[in-house]
Amino acid sequence: MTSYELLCRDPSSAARRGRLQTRRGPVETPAFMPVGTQGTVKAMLPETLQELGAQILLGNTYHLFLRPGHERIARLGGLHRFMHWDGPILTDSGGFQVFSLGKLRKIDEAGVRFQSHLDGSAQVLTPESSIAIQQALDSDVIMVFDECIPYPAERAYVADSTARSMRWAARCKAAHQPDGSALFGIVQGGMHADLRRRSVEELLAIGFDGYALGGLSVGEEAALMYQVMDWTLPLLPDSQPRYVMGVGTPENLVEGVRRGVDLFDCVMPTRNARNGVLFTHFGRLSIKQARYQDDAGPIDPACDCYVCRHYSRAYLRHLYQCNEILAAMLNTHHNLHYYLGLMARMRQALEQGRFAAFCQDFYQRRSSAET
Ligand code: PRF
Ligand code: ZN
Repeated sequence: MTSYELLCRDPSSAARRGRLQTRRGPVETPAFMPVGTQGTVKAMLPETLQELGAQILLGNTYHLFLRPGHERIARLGGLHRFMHWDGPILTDSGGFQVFSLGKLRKIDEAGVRFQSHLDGSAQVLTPESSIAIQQALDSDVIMVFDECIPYPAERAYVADSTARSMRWAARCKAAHQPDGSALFGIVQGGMHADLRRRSVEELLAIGFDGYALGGLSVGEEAALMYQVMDWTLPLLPDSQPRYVMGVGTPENLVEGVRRGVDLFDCVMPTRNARNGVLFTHFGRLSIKQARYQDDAGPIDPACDCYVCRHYSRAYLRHLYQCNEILAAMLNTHHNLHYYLGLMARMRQALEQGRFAAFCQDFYQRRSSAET
């Protein structure tokens, strides 16, 4: 029921323009997925996300399992109805959040035991339970349960962890009940070319509807992240979608697309917005700075979003300083407009055969920084 259609390729790079067909509608790729961890993209209405061009959201197994519980969400008609978003939802498996948020984690072949970050209660996630939770949520794109390996790590640990994640991937595939949802595998292997290759081979042998690169954006240099993409992406079938998890900055998106990535998610535009960090065509700006207190201009003179059309930097700085709820709303709106707009411009450049020129212009505007 889920399929990927390759629409066109960039002649000068591995970039591609495609369409992911899900049971809840199409996703034009390359695409960015706003993060809706707790069944909401913080500070945004679903209707506004749609207006901004979001076609798919990311939800989190870990959070929704602990609160309010996947069974409750299932009884209430599934995650889409619960949060009033009827487009596709991709859910992460918990295989990242349990390592970043869970306490006293104990990992073994069966799965992970941990203490809830909410109340300290003892909890377990296994490959089978992660898939069952994601299916109870009625996720459209389900991710396998994996371990996101920290960086740096001993090679022996990376090898053992990756081998276990690949055994878990096979268990996820066996546990996934056909319901029209897609199941994506996650490549691990740390920063080692041979371990990444082996991970790809093992996932391909199991067979998934799409393939994600996990274990990136864990503190490594950008150049190393691009190196891992360069080793790994060419090994993946180009008839299937590729997703880089938890990435990243606007530069990371452009460099990922150039290398053939179709899907991205990251908390950066939403979380940074709440911390007063705004993305512009000229780079980032921090709205809390005193230099903006009398600035009547918009966040980004090259932006035509609702916020830039109606509000000044001075007003946004004031809202931020007062800790007003509207600060989070307006800042998030602008940042998501920027991220989703960047993806739309890349898709259009790919269709028009001018992706190389797009990249040149992207970097040029940022180096001629004004803010
Ligand atoms: N695995 C899963 N989710 C993730 C990651 C991963 O490796 C990352 C990597 N930074 C982000 N989200 N399951
Ligand atoms: Zn704007």
